[in-house]
Amino acid sequence: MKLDAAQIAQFEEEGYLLLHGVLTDADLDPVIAEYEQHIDRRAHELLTEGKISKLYADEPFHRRLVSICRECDEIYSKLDIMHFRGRDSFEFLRNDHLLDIVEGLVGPEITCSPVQHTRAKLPQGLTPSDGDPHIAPWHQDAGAFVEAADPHFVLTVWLPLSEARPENGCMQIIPRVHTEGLQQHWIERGLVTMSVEDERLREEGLTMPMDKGDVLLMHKAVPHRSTPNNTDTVRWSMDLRYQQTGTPSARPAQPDVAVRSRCNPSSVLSDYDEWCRLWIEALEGRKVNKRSAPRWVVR
Ligand SMILES: O=C(O)CCC(=O)C(=O)O
Ligand SMILES: [Fe+2]
Repeated sequence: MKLDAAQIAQFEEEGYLLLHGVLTDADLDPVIAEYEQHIDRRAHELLTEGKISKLYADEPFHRRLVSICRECDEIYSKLDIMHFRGRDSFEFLRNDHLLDIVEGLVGPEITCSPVQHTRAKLPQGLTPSDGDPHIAPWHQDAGAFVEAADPHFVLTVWLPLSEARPENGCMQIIPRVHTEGLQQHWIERGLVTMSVEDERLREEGLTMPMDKGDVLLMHKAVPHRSTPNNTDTVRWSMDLRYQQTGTPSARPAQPDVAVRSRCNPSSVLSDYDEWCRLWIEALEGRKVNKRSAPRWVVR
C-alpha cells in the first residue's frame, strides 16, 4: 500500500497517521514465530534446570511469556530486537509492505535507525528489576535522539504484534502539536521525559487501541506515552524509525542500515550476519566507551 495525498496531508497536519490492517499475517507471523521458537527453547532449558514447573506450551503468544516469567523471569532481559537479533526480525526491517508506506513520508532512499525495539510489555509488577517495563512516560522521540538529528525528519513506526488496548498499555498521543518542535525534556529513572499538562491531555490526547496488522506513524515531535499493562497478557509490539539515507543518525553509536534505495540498490544491507556483527560491536562498545554527557538534566 502506498500513502495517498490525503494521508500524507493528514500526517503533516496531525503529526500522526493510524493505518488499520495494512500488514498481513504473512508479514508479521515470521517475526512472531521466531520469538515463539526462542521462548519455547528457553522454556525447555528452564524446565530442565528446574526453574519452571511446566512448559506452558499450549498457551498463546500473548500469554506464554507471562506464565513463564511468573516462575522465572530470566528470559526477559534479552528479548529486545538488538539483543535477540532474530533473522526474521532483521528481514522485517525492510518488509516491502512496510517500506511502501514509509516511502510516502521518507522518500525512496530509506535508512532504518538503530532506535528500534521489540517490546514484550509484561503485566504491571512482573518485569524483572533490571528489565525495561516498556512504560514510556510522556516524551517526543526527538528528545531521545542526538542533537545532530534535530533538523532532520525521522519517522516512528509503531506496530502491535498482539492487541494493544488501554488496559494493556497501548499508546497515547497528543496530535497537532508537532509543529511546536522539540520541547524541554529531562531524564528520570533513565528515561527521557517531558511534561504534558493534564488539561492538554484531557482535551487533545488520543488513546490508540490497535490490533495486529495496524500501523501507527508518528512525527518525531509528537508527544506520546504508554501506560502500564493491567492485564495478564503480554502487549507485544515493535517500534522502528526510518529516515532519509545520508541524514545524521539519531543514535550514531549504533548501527543504522540502508533498507531501500532506488539510486544505489547495492547499498541496502541484506546480510543478516553483518547486521548481527554491527549490533554486537555496538553493544560491546557501550560497555567500554565512556558515556557522553546526557543531553538533558537528570532528575
Ligand atoms: O511501546 C511503548 O510502550 C512506547 C513506545 C514509544 O515510545 C515509541 O515507540 O516511540
Ligand atoms: Fe517514543
